[in-house]
Amino acid sequence: MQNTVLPKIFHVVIPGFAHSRSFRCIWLLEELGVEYEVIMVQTGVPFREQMAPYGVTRSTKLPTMLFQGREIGESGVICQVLAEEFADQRSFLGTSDERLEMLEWVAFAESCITFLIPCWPVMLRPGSTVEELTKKAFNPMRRVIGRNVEHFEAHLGARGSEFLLESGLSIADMMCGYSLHSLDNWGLIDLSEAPHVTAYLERLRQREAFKRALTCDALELGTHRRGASF
Ligand SMILES: N[C@@H](CCC(=O)N[C@@H](CS)C(=O)NCC(=O)O)C(=O)O
Repeated sequence: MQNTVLPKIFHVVIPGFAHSRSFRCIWLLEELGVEYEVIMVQTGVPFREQMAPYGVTRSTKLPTMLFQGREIGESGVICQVLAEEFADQRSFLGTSDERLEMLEWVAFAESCITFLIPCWPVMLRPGSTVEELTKKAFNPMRRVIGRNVEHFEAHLGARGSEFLLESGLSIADMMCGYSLHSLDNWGLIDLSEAPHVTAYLERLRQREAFKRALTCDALELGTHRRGASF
């Protein structure tokens, strides 16, 4: 495998529609203020085939990161590895007392916010629409998703904190915030009775690092150097 100096993250964007889960890691890299490379790939061609020329040998999914000679998959794992590696710049891991809670949120973003998972096969199909996404992937899950939104609402209301962890912004927010942001963007969740989630999302979206991560939607296929020098 190619020895990488800067973290290299593969990403796909369907402009105006969706960012892959790599968004979570790119947002974190922007918050950390470190340099990195984003390699834009395209839908409709297996990710593995597109990542192989860069030295990826195992991973078939996004995000995949090449860093320090290793190939790392899973957005939660990548966020944790990056947060640990660059903890001297700023900690996004919460306090030691919050460790268990932080790990639970990171896993929760994928295991309980299951709604993004059935969405992808529909979204990745060329020409798919929000209507199709709603009918085929979202409607069967609507009540489950509603319960998950209530879970965030209750947590933020009871905690009274700006972010999921009391100590401040953490990788828990990159993981769960991306999912909530995507669903809200597609109009798939009803936040009319979730004022705390609404304010939370607004707080995340106002962050400069979040906005910079969103600009990946203007990138052409191939490698782009970003981060501190961008
Ligand atoms: N649990 C994984 C999920 C990764 C995943 O399913 N990524 C999607 C894009 S966001 C993907 O690569 N789909 C194509 C495929 O499953 O082959 C993570 O959080 O990284």
